[in-house]
Formats: sequence, structure tokens, C-alpha cells
Amino acid sequence: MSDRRSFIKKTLISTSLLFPSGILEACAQAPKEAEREKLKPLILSTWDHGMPANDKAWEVLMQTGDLVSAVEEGVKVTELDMDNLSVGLQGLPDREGIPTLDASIMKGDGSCGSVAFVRQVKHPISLARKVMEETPHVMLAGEGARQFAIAQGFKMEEEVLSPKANEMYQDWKVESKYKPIINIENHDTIGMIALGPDGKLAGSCTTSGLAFKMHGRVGDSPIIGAGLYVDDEVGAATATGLGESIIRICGSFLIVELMRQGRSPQEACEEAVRRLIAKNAKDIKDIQAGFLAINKEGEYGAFAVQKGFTYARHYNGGKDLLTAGYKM
Ligand code: SD4
Repeated sequence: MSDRRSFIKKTLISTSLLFPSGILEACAQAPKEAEREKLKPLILSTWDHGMPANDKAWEVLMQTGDLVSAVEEGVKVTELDMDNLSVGLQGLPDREGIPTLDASIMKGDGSCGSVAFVRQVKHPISLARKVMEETPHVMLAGEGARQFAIAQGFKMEEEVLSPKANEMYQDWKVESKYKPIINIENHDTIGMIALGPDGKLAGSCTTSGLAFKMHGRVGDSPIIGAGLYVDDEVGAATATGLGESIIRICGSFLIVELMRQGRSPQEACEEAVRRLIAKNAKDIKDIQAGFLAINKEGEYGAFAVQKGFTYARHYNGGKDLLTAGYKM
């Protein structure tokens, strides 16, 4: 048996013996930095919905060894989750009542692809991967992205709001005021970062963006360096929260660069939050933003502006849902 296949078999056996399903899913406090071991392979993703997404990503990684497919297939689970109002076509629409989606995918060798402000595509993350693999470009937006999807054989979905999204949109229209609500409705993007057994990294990020945003608004998630950044020489980072605040500091790129200069993933996430608060001071009490980071050694970190940012961790030996520290 090849090394990789025997590794996969051993991992599957040890994981299922040690951790029958669900046993580690209780929300736990993140271990203190000094207590953190180095984990490889390791998959982190944002919020509670990261658990089923990570389950899928882990399964794909174990079965195929393909990290990019793992991070794509993982977040596709969230893109189809009808309970999630911030990812996929069932997400809350913009002010005109239209769901528009943003997504990005990146490999540690610098390959990346993204789509922004795209309509009618069920899996924007797969379209982002097509941009990465089938075009000379990094980013396609709006109608051009939709045309590219059609050319690639993607089925165009009807633009009908999900019942839950429609109800909330009708309520919103009564006053038509834009006001982000921390950790609720408009903060459920999934960002996933993964370190493979061979030390290579990849990440993905997908969202329907902020609820009731202006038509044409693009958040941080499809912006390489803001919502996602991956570099095999250093590590990976992803973001969730108010995209405008994250773009202002190039959050994910900043974290990877801080790690390159010697900060641990935890220190880098904390510094990014500090900087985000400094650059968004006026409105900070209404802003939630959270970051996840992994370095190539298998150390990881997480930190948020406000209380309540959870993230899922899958590693060789278990899985759990952790709660990030916060600044305010
Ligand atoms: C955005 N960052 O479009 C996304 C929203 C988000 O959890 O993260 N929601 O600004």
C-alpha cells in the first residue's frame, strides 16, 4: 500500500476509535497558545456551520489526498444549507431583492480564482475554481462571471428567494434601513483553510455577502488578500464579518505577512483585529469581524472583534467546535 493510502487508513481507524461521531462537537474554549500542539493535517473553518463543511472536506482529503477539492467540496455543503442566510442562493438578498454571491479559492503556490457579484450560480466556489484553472485571470464579476459559468456548463438557477429570505426581505422593506446586526443574519460566511499531510496549504471562502447591501456591493470574500490568502512558504488565513472593515486592512494578507515575520498565527490574528479596530474606530461597536490562521507547521490561531465567533477544527485525531477570543 502506498504511504499515503496507509496513512489515510490509519487515520480513519484511529479517528473513529478515539472519537465516535459527535463526541467532540461540544463547544470548547480554544486551547491557550502555549498548550497548542502542531496539527497536520488540519482544517479550520468559520462558525458553527464549519463542522459539517469540515466533515466533508476531511472525508475528501482522506479519500483523495486532494486539498483543493477538499476545501471546495467542504464549503459546497454550506452553499446548499437552507438554514444559512449568508451563503449560497438561499442567502438574504440585496436591496433590490436579488441574491448575489462572492467566492474565492487559493492554493499555497499562488494559484487563485474568484467570482464577485455573481447571480444564479448554485456553487460560486466551483466557479471560482474554474476561473483559477481555466482562465488566465484571477477574478470575474457580475454578468461576465455568469456568462463564464454558462460557458463552463453550470446550470443557471431561477432567482426565487428562499421562504425564510423572502420573509426577512419583506420585513426589511418596511423601513429599508441598512444596519448590520452583529453575529446575526449577515455574519455567516464560510472561510476554510487547510494544511495537508504534505505541508501544502489551500483555502476557500464563499458568501452571499451582507444582507440588504447595495446592488453591486462586493465584500472581502472574493478579494484575494482580504477574505482569503494562502502561501505555502508561510501559512493561510481567512476572514468573516463586515467585509468593508476587512478590506481596509487587507486582513488575510496582513496575517500571513505577520506570520512570515515571525508572529504565531494567534498573535497575527490578534494584531489584525487590533488594526481593524484602529481603522474602523468610529463604528466599531456595530462591527463584527473574525480571522482564522494556520501556519505551515500546523499551529493555528483565531480572534475576533466581538464575542461569539466560533470555528470548527478537524485534525488527525478529532474534531471540535471552538470559540475564538475577542477584543471588545
Ligand atoms: C461580506 N465578509 O460580504 C462577508 C460577510 C460575512 O459572515 O462574513 N458574513 O462582507
